[in-house]
Amino acid sequence: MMILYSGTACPFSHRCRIVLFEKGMDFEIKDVDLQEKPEEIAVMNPYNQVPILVERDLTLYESNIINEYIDERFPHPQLMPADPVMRARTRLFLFNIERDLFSHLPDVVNGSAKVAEKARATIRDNLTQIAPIFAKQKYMLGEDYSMLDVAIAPLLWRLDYFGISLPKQAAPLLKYAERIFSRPAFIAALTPVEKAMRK
Ligand SMILES: N[C@@H](CCC(=O)N[C@@H](CS)C(=O)NCC(=O)O)C(=O)O
Repeated sequence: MMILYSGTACPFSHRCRIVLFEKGMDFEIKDVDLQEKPEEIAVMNPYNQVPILVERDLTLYESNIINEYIDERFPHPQLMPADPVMRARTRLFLFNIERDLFSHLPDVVNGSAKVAEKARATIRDNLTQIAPIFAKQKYMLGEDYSMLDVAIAPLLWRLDYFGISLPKQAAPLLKYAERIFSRPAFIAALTPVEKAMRK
């Protein structure tokens, strides 16, 4: 059985919980207290971070790497596209999501007021830029929910919590976010701490 070591407020762990619940197989989630991290975390992950996935003798870390493995082990519903060109494009977009959005989160959380404000503005501008896509299509890749929607969802869920407000022209993105938030697997994957992040 797969075991996920997960932070209850961690957006990266959130991604992996979403995929586990989408697949509907047996798994165990172990909540890790990041204030008092057990020593075993550093043993399993040299970067001393969650999420970590353990299955028999396989130990994985990095949310997107974990998610691709779960998707290949349990192919239904398939979250990575089957076509090699679309898979490659999806991996590139996953990289863009890390680089343009998630890499700024540490500054939002731990930066000085000035640094945090700059990081919020960068995330806001990058989200506003992709917003028009969702006036034309349901999900990031078109009509089908995919790994890209999973990857961005934890940030969309935390926008208010992180103090990121979007301009009017980003309305299609907020509608898209509500579409993701209404999925049963998304709801099931939320921890009590995450539920409290949005009113
Ligand atoms: N790139 C990693 C980021 C993981 C990450 O930043 N995890 C944070 C919690 S959200 C963590 O474990 N930080 C260690 C700590 O707080 O001590 C991923 O995608 O899994």
